[in-house]
Amino acid sequence: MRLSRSLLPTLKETPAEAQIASHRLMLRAGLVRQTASGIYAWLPAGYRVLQNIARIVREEQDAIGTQEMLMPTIQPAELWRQSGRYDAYGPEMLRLKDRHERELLYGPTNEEMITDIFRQSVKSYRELPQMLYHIQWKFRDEVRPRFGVMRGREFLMKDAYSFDLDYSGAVASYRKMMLSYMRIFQRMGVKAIPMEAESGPIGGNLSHEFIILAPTGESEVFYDAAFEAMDFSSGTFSHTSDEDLERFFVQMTTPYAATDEKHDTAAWASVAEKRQGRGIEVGHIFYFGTKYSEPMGLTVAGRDGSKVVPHMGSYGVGVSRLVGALIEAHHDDAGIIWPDSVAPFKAAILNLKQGDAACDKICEDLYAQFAGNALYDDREERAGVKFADADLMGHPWQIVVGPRGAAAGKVELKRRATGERQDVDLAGVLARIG
Ligand code: P5A
Repeated sequence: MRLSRSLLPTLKETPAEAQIASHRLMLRAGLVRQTASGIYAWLPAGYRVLQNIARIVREEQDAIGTQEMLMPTIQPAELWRQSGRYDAYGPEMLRLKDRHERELLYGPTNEEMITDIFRQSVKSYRELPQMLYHIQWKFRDEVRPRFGVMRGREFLMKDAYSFDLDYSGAVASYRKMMLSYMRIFQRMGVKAIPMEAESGPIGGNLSHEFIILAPTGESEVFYDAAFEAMDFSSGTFSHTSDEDLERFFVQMTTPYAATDEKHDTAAWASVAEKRQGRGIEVGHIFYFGTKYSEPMGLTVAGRDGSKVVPHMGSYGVGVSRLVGALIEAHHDDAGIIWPDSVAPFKAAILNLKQGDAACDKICEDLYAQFAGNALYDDREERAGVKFADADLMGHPWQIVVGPRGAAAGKVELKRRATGERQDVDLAGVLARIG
């Protein structure tokens, strides 16, 4: 993108309504604009980050055999009456009526809808197990929407659903998901800690929240230092046998974590080094057995011909919340420091002398080489403004093109995360950045 012709409205001043760093920085870096309380428009650079996060989630969910689909945002109230949640859900649910006075709602989650779709077409044990997901907007009329996209009313969620024949199958699906989540967050450059959780309005008796560590996080967490050393890189765990999976699962959940230090002192006794930090919930997974399949009449024919009620789980990632959460984990006084995997652009090209034939030529050539993955600051602005905006927007690399370097065939590369600078030959820029 050429900055001179982009809707990338950076702000020098700190917006008064923003209480936390990520909200301030998202507004200042021109990523989002609020259109109503807790509802945001994603501007081009912000939308690129959102898409990058969604892509990582998608790749890791596909890798464990979860099928992508897309369910609508609007749901019939009737489905929620069948599960018994329509009245129970309360004022957080946005209820609508169409022109025929039919009751609808803007989905806060999709357990009912997927159960309905599944019961219409899956009839036999031979078709199980299955896992499905979609990445779709949700609406929850939160009492106090705050912190920008971190607690919005409309927000983007990845929600997956598993169907198994029995408890042990459902637990295997749950564990697969847990590992997939650890990989997802690791790829985004953050440490996630799975923590036993209350299941709340989703229900069930087995549930974990995924908390990423950020000094400015909402809740205090206590955890085993062993979490910091764990590696969940893609490939390490894929194509493993059930036995391997079991071993890794035990390794992953043995370390202890809690939001309450006194939670279970006996468990803490086995922990070599206890750490304390702050965190943000970016994912939440649930095993709830037959809570929806039973009342909604989902059954399949079992091996012996009897009717079996499938055991289900649901698995959520806060895709839009992650944009804010990642900024909480990665920023400094000057602005955002995007992890490479989610950055809106790999690099910013800063032309320090717009209109100078040599500088313009070098910038245009570089810009073409990046094939859309660079932001070219081609504005008629002072160098100081360009440096400050590039730091604010947090591109992993800055390529600084000035007349002196241009004459020598060199540009300056700055790595945003470390502040390290080096002069490189023009021909070597792409190789250096990769
Ligand atoms: C799991 C998937 C569920 O809704 N049903 C389908 C289950 N879980 S959850 O914990 O309620 O939400 C999952 C994740 O969504 C994010 N989230 C939000 N993000 C922004 N604004 C909100 N108001 C909001 N509410 C939930 C969180 O990351 C949560 O972990």
